[in-house]
Amino acid sequence: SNQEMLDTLRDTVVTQNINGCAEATQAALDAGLSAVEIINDGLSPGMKIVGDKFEAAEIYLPQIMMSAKAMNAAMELLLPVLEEEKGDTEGVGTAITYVQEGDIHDIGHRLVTTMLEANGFKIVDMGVDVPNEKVAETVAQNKDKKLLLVGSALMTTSMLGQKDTVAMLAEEGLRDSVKIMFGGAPVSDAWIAEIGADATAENAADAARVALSLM
Ligand code: HCB
Repeated sequence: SNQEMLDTLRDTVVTQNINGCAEATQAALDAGLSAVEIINDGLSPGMKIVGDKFEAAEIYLPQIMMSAKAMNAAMELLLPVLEEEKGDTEGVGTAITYVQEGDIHDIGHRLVTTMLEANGFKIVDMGVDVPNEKVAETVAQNKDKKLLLVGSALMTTSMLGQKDTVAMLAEEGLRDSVKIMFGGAPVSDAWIAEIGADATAENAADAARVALSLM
């Protein structure tokens, strides 16, 4: 059943089964599950379990890295599928996507970036570990476009840099040229309100919905 397939996807991430994860992903695609379901209901719950186990000191960094590899093996199959699912919403705006300085967690960032592209956004992907100066510079270069800034932070430490991003854009007179959406596990609605950003989202599918509603 579909639920069994989703459970298998989750378990292959948790057990660091790289080949098994790619195989289970292909099997789920062949059975007609959507890329979004596979990610949100299969792989991501697996990553959540991995994070919880790490926090409880039940597993260590090498295991997390193998789980991330398993997830990446699945993403190699899923990213082209997500891109194919592109709608006819071309021209909704330009999204500058990045991961905050000091942070190299890029799995969620890549998922969100791909989902935005699939929903008609033109993408400027700045990658990981991006200093705020570079963010402000890129916003300035694109300020005449319908613009959305999409930042990710997976650590409570790197998340603090999001506050500086908003402050720097305000100082440089750029805050009104851009909508700002921040996400990543530690980001909450309260944080978004505190730092004066515009929105957050739970997952990549939600991020696309929120992004469209902001434009
Ligand atoms: Co990493 N790590 N890690 N890690 N890691 C976390 C993030 C911890 C929470 C684990 C823990 O302690 N429980 C923790 C951070 C603690 C804190 O907050 N201070 C942590 C730590 C401490 C570290 C290191 C410091 C470990 C060390 O070296 N001692 C180190 C940091 C390196 C650095 O960045 N400077 C490190 C390294 C790693 C890797 C390399 C082993 C690996 C990353 C591989 C990679 O990304 N290429 C890794 C991983 C995989 C994780 C966990 C287990 C999973 C993260 C993940 O990929 N989740 C994570 C535990 C956790 O998050 N609970 C752990 C799956 C994706 C799909 O979810 O949340 O990233 P996501 O994105 C979602 C969602 O947030 C939303 O949509 C996405 C898609 O659904 N979203 C947005 C994301 N961005 C958005 C932007 C928007 O605008 C809107 C929505």
